[in-house]
Amino acid sequence: MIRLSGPNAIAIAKTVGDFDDVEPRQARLTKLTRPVDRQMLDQVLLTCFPAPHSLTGEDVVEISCHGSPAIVRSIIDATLELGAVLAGPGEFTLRALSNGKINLAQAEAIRDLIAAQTDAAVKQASRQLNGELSNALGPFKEKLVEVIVLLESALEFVEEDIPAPRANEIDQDLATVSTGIEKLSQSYSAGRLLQEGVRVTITGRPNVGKSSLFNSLIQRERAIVTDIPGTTRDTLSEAIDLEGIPVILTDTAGLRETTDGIETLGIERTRRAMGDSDLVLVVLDGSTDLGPSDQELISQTESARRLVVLNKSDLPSFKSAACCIEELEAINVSARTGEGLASLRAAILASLSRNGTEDGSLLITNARHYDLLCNTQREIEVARAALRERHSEELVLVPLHNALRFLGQITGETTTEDILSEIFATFCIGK
Ligand SMILES: Nc1nc2c(ncn2[C@@H]2O[C@H](COP(=O)(O)OP(=O)(O)O)[C@@H](O)[C@H]2O)c(=O)[nH]1
Ligand SMILES: [Mg+2]
Repeated sequence: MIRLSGPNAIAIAKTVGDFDDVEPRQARLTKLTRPVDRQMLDQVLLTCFPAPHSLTGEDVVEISCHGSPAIVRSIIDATLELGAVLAGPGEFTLRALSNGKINLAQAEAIRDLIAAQTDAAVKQASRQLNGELSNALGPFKEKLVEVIVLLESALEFVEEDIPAPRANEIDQDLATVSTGIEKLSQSYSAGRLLQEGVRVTITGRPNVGKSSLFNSLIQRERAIVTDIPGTTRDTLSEAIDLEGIPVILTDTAGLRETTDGIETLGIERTRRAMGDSDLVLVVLDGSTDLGPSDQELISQTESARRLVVLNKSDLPSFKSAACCIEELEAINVSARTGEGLASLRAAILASLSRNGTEDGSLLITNARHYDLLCNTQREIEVARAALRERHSEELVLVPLHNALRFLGQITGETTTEDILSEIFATFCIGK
């Protein structure tokens, strides 16, 4: 679909299309021709949305054409010849924002919706697009404004200080706002997982069954499995959906001393993948005794977020975790039979999302929002401290104004041009 927005959009559409009258928001079947030589470009469905009842609030034309890149290109070229210019990343959304069609948090939700990788992520982005975040912040803002007005008028009209009981009430109000904001910001640990996904890397010495485990978890024969140690040379990544959380799972080359040049490079990549990941699965072969390289890996990953997985539980020689590695919690699995995989998935989820991703609640999924909420809460606490120490109203008011400004930046009421252009630079073209 090709979208035109702006005061000349409909005039351009009439020139390339074969129609004169505009029926607002009615799709029409029409032929498009190139103005210079009247060459036919495509037969399309074209819809005009006269301002202000459109996505951007300007005149908008949407052209649904046949999907070949050559056709799309020729239609775009024809409109460019008539004075249209290519939209920058997120430009339609930015115009919708400047024309008051949506607020900033909603604009960001559009981007998140496009980037969403799982149903749960889609659900959160849609909630934000529906204005739920702005609605959740509304009462906090109102309370802050109320307190600010009260203090400002005390400053203006009353000579003596606010009486202690009144100050107490104000402190209680601010405490309520502070707690509410804290609760919202704490949902970021779960929300971030939904939006950004998590990286889980499988590591271990050669032949313990890393690639087999990788294949079982992604439910596809993606990685090559053989009994020849050193088969996996390069890292291999696949996305899976673990109860709504997008997980990028990476299989790696087994860690061992080797003189093989390619394998050495692969092992370097393994170490890099381990460093970059949110969780490491340390795979051990439970059917054999642990070697020094297993021990080394166990101690190396001690400080990382990791799960120890004891594979090949189907073999008679399998020794479960308790007897082969003392004081180390391990999950027994068999990549071959699938035994224990459900527990492994549950353990991965549990170690990633301590707060869970309860379906009912709105989650903060955006780092910018999270930072602003933390800043807001910090300022409120500064104000409360000033209030408790009976400082002058001015010293209470400054942090409160800051807090209100930070909250306003989430929905874009008080966002500077710089921040706006930074946000819209992360959009894709045509949105
Ligand atoms: N019995 C048994 N064999 C396994 C299991 N997982 C892997 N293997 C075998 O162990 C060998 C090495 O597996 P592979 O996945 O390539 O190990 P990697 O080198 O760690 O990637 C292969 O012959 C697999 O068939 C398992 O759970 N049970
Ligand atoms: Mg392998």
